[in-house]
Formats: sequence, C-alpha cells, structure tokens
Amino acid sequence: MEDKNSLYAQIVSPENLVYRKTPLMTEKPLSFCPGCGHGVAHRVIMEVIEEMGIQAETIGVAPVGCSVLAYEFMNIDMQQASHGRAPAVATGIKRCWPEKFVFTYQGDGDLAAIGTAETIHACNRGENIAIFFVNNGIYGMTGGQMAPTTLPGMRSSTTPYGRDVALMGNPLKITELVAMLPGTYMVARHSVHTPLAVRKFKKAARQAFENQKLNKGVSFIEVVSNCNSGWKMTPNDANKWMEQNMFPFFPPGDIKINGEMVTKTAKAE
Ligand SMILES: Cc1ncc(C[n+]2csc(CCOP(=O)(O)OP(=O)(O)O)c2C)c(N)n1
Ligand code: SF4
Repeated sequence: MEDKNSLYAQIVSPENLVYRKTPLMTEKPLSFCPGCGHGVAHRVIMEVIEEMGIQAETIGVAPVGCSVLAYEFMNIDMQQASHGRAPAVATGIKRCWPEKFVFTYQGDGDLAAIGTAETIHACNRGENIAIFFVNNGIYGMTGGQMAPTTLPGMRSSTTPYGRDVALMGNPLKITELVAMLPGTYMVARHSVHTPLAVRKFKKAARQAFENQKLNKGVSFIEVVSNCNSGWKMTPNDANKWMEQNMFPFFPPGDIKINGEMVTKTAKAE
C-alpha cells in the first residue's frame, strides 16, 4: 500500500494539483516520441475545443504520418484520410454538415508533398475549415527522409550530407504560398516548444475555430515542430536547433489576418 507521506502521495494529492489532462484526450498513451511537438499540438487543439464547448460539433480529419493515430487520442469524432487527402475529405464533411467545426491535422510530408494539390485547391476554393500543419522539416514516421520543407544543408536520411539546393531544389514555404490565395482568411505560423509559444498557438487555434462561424474561408496554422528522433537529437537540442535553424527560414508570426496580408513575414526569400 502507498505510504501516505511518500513523495508520490504528496505530488498527487488534490491540494498540490497543478495540471490536469483535458478530457478530450483519451487515456491511451500517445505513440509520439517523448519530447515531440505533436503531442503538445494535439493537446492544445483539444483544449480549445473543450473550452469552446464544441466537442459534439467538431470533426477532425487526420492522414498518415506520425499523427496517423490521432483518432485514438482525440476524444471527438474523427475521420482518417489517406496521405495528403485530408483537405479534400474535410471539404466533403464540411459541405455535408456546414454547421460542424471541421479541421485537418497534417504533417509536412503529407500536406506539402503528397497532398500539395488538395491543400492548394481547398485553400483556393476557400473551404470553411481549419488546417493544422505540423512542419518538422522531414518525413518523421517513415524514417526521416527529405520533405519539401527540409532546409538547405539540413541532413535527413535521404540527404545525409545535407540538402543540396542545386541538386534537390528549394524548400517549399507552402504557408506563404497559401496565404497568397484568395480563399484563405487567416494564415499564421506558430510553435509549441515553450509555454509562451503554446499560449500563442492556442489563441490562434481558437481563432481558427471561431472563424468557421464567419464562413469566410480557410484558417491555416503551421506549427513549426521538432522531430527529435528523425533529427537524431535530444528533445532539448532539437528545440534549440529548431529555433536557430527553422525559425529564420519559417518565421513564426501572423501572415494573413481577416483576409488581409500582414506583409512582414509573407515575403518570399
Ligand atoms: C499515399 C501514401 N504515400 C506514402 C505513404 C507512406 N508514408 C506514411 S507516413 C509518411 C511520411 C509522413 O511524414 P509527415 O507528413 O511529414 O509526418 P510526420 O511523420 O513527420 O509527422 C509516408 C511517406 C503513405 N502512407 N501513403
Ligand atoms: S518520429 Fe519525429 S515526428 Fe514522429 S513522433 Fe517521433 S519525434 Fe515526433
């Protein structure tokens, strides 16, 4: 029997409670690597849905990639889509149930490579959905291969000497690209590696759901994240590397608000 005076008993006693999991995350342990931003992003989105009280009206669409099991972690109605097709599936769901809150949750290999067409056309059409785009610069789940978002010089399992732009082409800033399309109403880039970053992302995620009540088009939020396993770094080092290397190329901030470009971060480099 647990000693009532043990450190564990003190930590879990109700008066010392400082953190509780949102009921919109299931009890199932996350399949993500410890320290990966995916789990935090999941939680923040679920917190927003819980705080808005819209769990019964929300439908999430997750594709393949490390987020493939999102439907097992997110305690709301979810639909699986094949690789890259989430914006098309979300389009169908939203058109069948315009009163529902519909979002996709996609990695960069998914959204910016295999699903480029679905992403661009859903954004251009101005579907009234939210798109969450977790950019960790590589294909995490399948072994860390180069993605469209792999930085120049960045190592991946298929660019072991670093991405050579002359040979492999330029990385794709798809977030800036979709911001140029008339169908996007809100476009922003965030991260989830510090408490401040989480708060900013959470505010934007809430706005993305609020926007659906306005019927003005796509709310698109990129979350620059680590892939500590794929990058072969400790979680702390991965977060530092992300700040030093990913942020200069993928700067956090608002890109389009209420249908208007905020030009500072929208310039192509
Ligand atoms: C149509 C299709 N093509 C390829 C795959 C193989 N596949 C599964 S996950 C994945 C990479 C996912 O990478 P990303 O979208 O960046 O997500 P991450 O795992 O990094 O979160 C690939 C290529 C697939 N499942 N379906
Ligand atoms: S492989 Fe990368 S993206 Fe996937 S769970 Fe692990 S750290 Fe996260």
